[in-house]
Amino acid sequence: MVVRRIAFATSNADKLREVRAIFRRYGVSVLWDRRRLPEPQADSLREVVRAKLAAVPSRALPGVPVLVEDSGIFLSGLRGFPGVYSRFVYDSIGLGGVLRLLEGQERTASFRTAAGIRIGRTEWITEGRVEGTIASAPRGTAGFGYDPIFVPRGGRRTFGELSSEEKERFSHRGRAIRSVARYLSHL
Ligand code: ITT
Repeated sequence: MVVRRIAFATSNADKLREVRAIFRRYGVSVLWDRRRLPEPQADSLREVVRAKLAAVPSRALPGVPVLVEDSGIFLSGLRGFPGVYSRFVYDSIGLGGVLRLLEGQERTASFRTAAGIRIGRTEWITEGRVEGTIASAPRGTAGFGYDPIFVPRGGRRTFGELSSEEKERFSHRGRAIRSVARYLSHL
C-alpha cells in the first residue's frame, strides 16, 4: 500500500510545519486537521496519544491515515516535571517560571514525543527523544515553546538557535516522525 497523504490532527501550527518538512522528503503530503483534542490526565505521552487517536473521527477524511502526537519536556531536577503537563506549565508560568523552579537544581532534561498513526483499524505508536540540558536564560528566536531553553547534548546552542533542519536532525519530533514515515513506507 502506498501512502501519499496523511491527516495530522493538531492545534499547533509549529508542529505542523516541522512534521510537513519531514514527510515531504518521503513524498507524503500532510493535511492539517486543525483541532484541539482532549488530553486526559495521564502518566505518559503514549497514553495521551492513545486517547488522542481515539478522539479523532475517521469519517472526516475517509481512507486517509490519521497522525497525532504529544510532546513534553522532562526535567531531571524536578523529577520529570512538567512532562505530560508541559503545555499547561508553558501557558501558565512560561519559560521564566520554569527557569525559576530550576534554580539550584540539576539541569539535565529530555524532550520526548510520542506519535501515533491510525490506518483503518490499525494503530501504531512510536516515541522519539533527545537528551540535553536547560540553559540559564532563553536564547534564540527559532522554533517555538521550550526551544530557547533546551540545549541538546553534544552542542552548546539551544534549539532556538538552530535552523529548522538542524533541530529536526536531533529532535524528539524528528526521531519520532521519521520512524512513522519509515513505518508507512514499509506497509
Ligand atoms: P496539540 O494540539 O498537538 O496537542 P500542543 O501545542 O498542545 O498541540 P503538546 O501538548 O504536545 O502540544 O505540547 C506541550 C508543550 O510543549 C507545548 O507548550 C508546546 O509548545 C511545547 N512543545 C512541544 N514540542 C516542542 C518543541 O519541539 N520545541 C519546543 N517546545 C515544544
